[in-house]
Amino acid sequence: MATNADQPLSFPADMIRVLRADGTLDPEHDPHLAVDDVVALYRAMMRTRFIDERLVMLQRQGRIGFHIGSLGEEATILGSAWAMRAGDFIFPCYREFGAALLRGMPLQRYLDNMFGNASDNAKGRQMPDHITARDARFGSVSSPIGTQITQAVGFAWAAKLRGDDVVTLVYFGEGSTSSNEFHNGMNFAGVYRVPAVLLCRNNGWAISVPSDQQTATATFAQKGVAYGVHSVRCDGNDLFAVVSATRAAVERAARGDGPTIVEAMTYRMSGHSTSDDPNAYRVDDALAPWRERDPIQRVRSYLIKAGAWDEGRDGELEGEFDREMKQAIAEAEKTPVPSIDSMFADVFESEPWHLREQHQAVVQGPRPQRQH
Ligand SMILES: Cc1ncc(C[n+]2csc(CCOP(=O)(O)OP(=O)(O)O)c2C)c(N)n1
Repeated sequence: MATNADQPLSFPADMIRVLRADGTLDPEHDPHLAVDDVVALYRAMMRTRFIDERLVMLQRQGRIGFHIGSLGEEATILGSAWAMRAGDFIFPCYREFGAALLRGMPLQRYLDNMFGNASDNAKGRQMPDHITARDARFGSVSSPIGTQITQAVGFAWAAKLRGDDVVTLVYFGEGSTSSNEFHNGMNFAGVYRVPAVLLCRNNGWAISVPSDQQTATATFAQKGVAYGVHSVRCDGNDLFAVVSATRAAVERAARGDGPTIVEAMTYRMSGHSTSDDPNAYRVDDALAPWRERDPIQRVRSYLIKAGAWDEGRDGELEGEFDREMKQAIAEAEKTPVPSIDSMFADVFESEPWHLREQHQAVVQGPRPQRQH
């Protein structure tokens, strides 16, 4: 059966690609990034991957319960987040911790979420990787498939009604295009011309379902056509192409020309999450063509060619990431778990009587056993 892995060598003509195999940039869609910005993005992609790999180790050691990562999807995630303006808002799927960190979420807060401790923004009530970072203008991860799409479209509509200059970016996988929420969100976005960028990470798989079993359409982007939503595809492993496609979509939304669906063609190099074993449904050979298109390697080659990087500096970066991770992990592990009392916070403005009773009972601890 054909899967995504077979397709990229013959990307259709409508695919935005910028970074050529020889390290030069196609002028048609070149986003004209300053070299310092490319270095900053390279660093962010390297950091994201380093954190990803370290978290998988922590899960295997039994120190955290779960991790869902972005191995292979770094250009799609960091390029698109970087193309957003400071005042814009991101609604994540669940693989985008790198985007939250890029927008200023402290690494410590992310680790606090991974350990579910008392400093976690979500007060330890969520699964690991279910982050929220309002200061970074990054909404809460919402696990039921596609729900973030309607939330993001509603948020964008509100911004439009208030006259705020805010564009909303929402991430989802290609599997999520089969959800009701995708169709509701796309229809609403099209009808009300909301300032949203709907970024579909086509990473080839929805857990064990390959993308060619997800839809009978030739592309996921073309689903936008039926809803009157501008549709583009880009090479999601090409940082420059992702920046270019997202930036054009943001500009379009900001000037009042409505939403865009961007389908970024990439590949999920890892299992779905640490709870998944992809060997049960995909052969390792499928990864080979994608290893050659590793998004980080492509930017590294570009920077080396531009004289702005050398391999030796990768070691320095890794040393730096190792130090910050060790420190953040140690801090997160020694932070206590949330108090049981915190379980009752943030639910009602004033606690109803039945909850107050339960709250008091929990705080008092177990009732003494009655003698029979
Ligand atoms: C309503 C609902 N059904 C099923 C699930 C279980 N589930 C979690 S992720 C996932 C696959 C999502 O695939 P895709 O949208 O392609 O995103 P990817 O994980 O590939 O990034 C499924 C079915 C869920 N979270 N919510």
